[in-house]
Amino acid sequence: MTTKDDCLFCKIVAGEIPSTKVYEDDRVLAFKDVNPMMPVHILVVPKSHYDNIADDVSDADMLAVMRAVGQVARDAGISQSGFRVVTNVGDDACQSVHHLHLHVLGGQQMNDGNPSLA
Ligand code: DGP
Repeated sequence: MTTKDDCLFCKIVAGEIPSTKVYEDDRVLAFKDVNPMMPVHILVVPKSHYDNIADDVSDADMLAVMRAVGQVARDAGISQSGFRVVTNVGDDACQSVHHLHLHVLGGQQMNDGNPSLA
């Protein structure tokens, strides 16, 4: 597992900063977003540090993250009603935490284009 000293989500993965964990396996941690924009707002992150999805993410970590998204959605009870998966990359997308994370958003009807994570 690669880590970065100054990375918030690396610290959450390491347990140095508390989070409300909803899923964990060898490669992935998922926890509730501290500032939820929807009734269900979960962040799915690889335990290894990658800056974003355009980083050189290993096949194993990419697969694990995507599989975890489905598991998290099923566990949260939103896989039938529907949900949205968003990942922000870089300044134009207003990425604020520079550790790859997928937002899993659901639990209520969305209008097209909502929620805006900009
Ligand atoms: P983004 O803008 O895509 O980089 O989203 C970062 C998300 O991380 C944002 O929705 C708020 C969330 N967040 C920031 N700090 C913390 C924290 O300390 N704990 C948790 N659970 N979420 C955090």
